Amino acid sequence: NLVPIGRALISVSDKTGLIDFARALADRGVDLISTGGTAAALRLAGLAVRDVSEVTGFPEMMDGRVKTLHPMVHGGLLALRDDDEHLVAMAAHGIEPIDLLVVNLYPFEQTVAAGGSHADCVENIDIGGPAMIRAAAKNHGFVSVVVDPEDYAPLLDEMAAQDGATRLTFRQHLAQKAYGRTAAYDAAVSNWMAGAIGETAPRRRTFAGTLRQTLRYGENPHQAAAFYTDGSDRPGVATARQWQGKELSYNNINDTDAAFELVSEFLPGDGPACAIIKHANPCGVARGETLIDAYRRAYDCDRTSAFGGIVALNRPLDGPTAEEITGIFTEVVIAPGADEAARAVFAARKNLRLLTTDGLPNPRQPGLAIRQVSGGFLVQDKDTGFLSDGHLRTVTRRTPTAQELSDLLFAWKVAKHVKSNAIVYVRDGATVGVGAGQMSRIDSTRIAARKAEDMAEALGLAEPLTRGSVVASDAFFPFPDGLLAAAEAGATAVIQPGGSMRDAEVIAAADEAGLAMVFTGMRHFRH
Ligand code: 93A
Repeated sequence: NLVPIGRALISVSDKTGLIDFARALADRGVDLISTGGTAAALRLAGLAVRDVSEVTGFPEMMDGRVKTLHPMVHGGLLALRDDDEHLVAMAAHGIEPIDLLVVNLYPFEQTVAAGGSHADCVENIDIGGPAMIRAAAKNHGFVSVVVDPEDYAPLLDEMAAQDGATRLTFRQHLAQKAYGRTAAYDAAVSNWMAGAIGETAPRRRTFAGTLRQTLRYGENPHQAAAFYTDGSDRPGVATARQWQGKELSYNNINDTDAAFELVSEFLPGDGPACAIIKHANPCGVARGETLIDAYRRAYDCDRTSAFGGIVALNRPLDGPTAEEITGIFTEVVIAPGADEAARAVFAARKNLRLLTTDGLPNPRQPGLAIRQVSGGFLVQDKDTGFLSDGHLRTVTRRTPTAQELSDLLFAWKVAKHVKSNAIVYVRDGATVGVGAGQMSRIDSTRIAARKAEDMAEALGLAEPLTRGSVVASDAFFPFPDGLLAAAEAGATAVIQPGGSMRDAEVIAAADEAGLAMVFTGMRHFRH
C-alpha cells in the first residue's frame, strides 16, 4: 500500500508555507503542476512548475471559474493504478497520474466574515477546488490529498520515513479530513445563502464545523472531546486570545462561554459588570462603580461556590481587579482586553488562564442554538429576547420604586442565563441569591434564600441580603407558594412572565404581602 509521490498538483489560495513545502517536494524530485497564482508564486521563488493549462490544453478561462475542471486533471486524480482499463484509458488520452493534490479553497468564509458584497461572496465559492479534493480523497488508495497547510510538515515527514511514498493509513487520514473540509465549506455556503434569501429561521440549516482543537478529555476524563468553530467570528471563547495558563478544558470552555454571554448582557454603557460562573450557572453577578467593586460584589453573593469559578468582565481587566481576583483560586478570567498591569499580576499565577477578546458579543445578534438528542439535533433561534421597562406591566396595587425597577431588570437579565427553574434575588445591582436547575420552582426559591442566609452568616451580617431585595423568576409561578417563599426571604418586588392559570391567585397573594409585581410576557427557559 506504499505509493510513491512522483507528481503533485498544487492549487492554493492561502499560500502560507507554500514555498518551503513545494521546494521540499521539488528536492525529492516531485514534478509540480499549478494553477495561475500558485504557479506564479512558485516561479517567483525559483521553482520549476508546469501550468495546469499546459496539462489540460485549455487556457484558464471565465475569470478562473474553469481552470482545473478537465479530464486531464480529474482522470489523473481518479484513475485506479491497478485497473487495466483505467491504465489503457490513461495511455489512450495521455493522462498523467497525479499522486499528490494540495488544495486550499477560495476564502469564502473569510469573505463573508469581512462583509463582502453578494457578488464577491458568490465569486468566492470554489468549485474546481472541492471537485479535485473529493476526487483525490475518493482515490485515497493511490492519492494523497492535503487541504490544510498544517499538514505540509506531516506529509514531508511521512515521505522522509517511507522513502518518498505514503502509506495507506496516512492517505486515509488525509482523505477523511478532506471530506470534512468540503462538507464544512458547503455548509458555510448554504448557511450564507439562507441569510441572503431571508431564510433565517432554523429550518434548512446545514451543520458542520472546523476543528479548532482536540481537548484532553470531555466532561469526564473517560470521554474524548474536541472543540469546533462555526466560522462566525463572534467575540467569545472560540475566538479569544489565551495569554497564559493551562490548555482550556471542555468544562472550562462551556463555563467561560456561559460567563461571557451573561456579562455581555451588560453593555459598556451599563457600567462595569462581573459574572462568576460555576457549572454553567452564575454564582454571582454584579454591577459596580469600578470593575474591582463589581468583582467584589459578585464574589459576595456566594463565596463558597466562587472558588474555582470562571470570571467574566464587561470591560478590560485592570491591575487592581486582577490583584483582587488572585485572592482565591479561579480557573479562567475572560474580558474584552487586559492592560499591562493586569497581565503582570497574572503572570505570577501560572495556572490561571487569561482570555481576552476584541469586544463583547452582541446579545441581540441572531444565531442558532443547537443541542443533540439521540438520533438527531434540536435547533432553535438563540434566546435574544430583550426587555426594556416599556414592556413591563405592573399587575399589583403597588408599582415598583425606581430602585426596585432597576434591580428587577438586572435580575431578569441574569435569570435568562440561569438553568431552569431559575430564581434570582438582586439587591442594589448585585445578585444576593441564585437558585438554579431545580425540578420545582419553589425549591429554587428556597435554595436561593437559604444560600443568602449562609452568606450573611459567613459575612457576619445581621440579616440575609435577600431582605429588601427583588426577585426574578424565569417562568411564571404556577402557585402562590413560590412567591410567598420569596416574600418570606425578604423580597419586596417580583418580575416574572405571568401567564399561569392561577395568575389571579398569585397576584392576590402578592398584594396581600405588599409586593410590587411586574409581568414581562416573555419567558426565559434555559435547560
Ligand atoms: O473557480 S474555480 O472553482 N474553478 C476551478 O477550476 C478551480 N481550480 C482550482 N476555482 C478553482 N481552483 C481554486 O483556485 C483552488 O481551490 C485554489 O483555492 C485557487 C488557486 O488559484 P491560484 O493558483 O490562481 O491562486
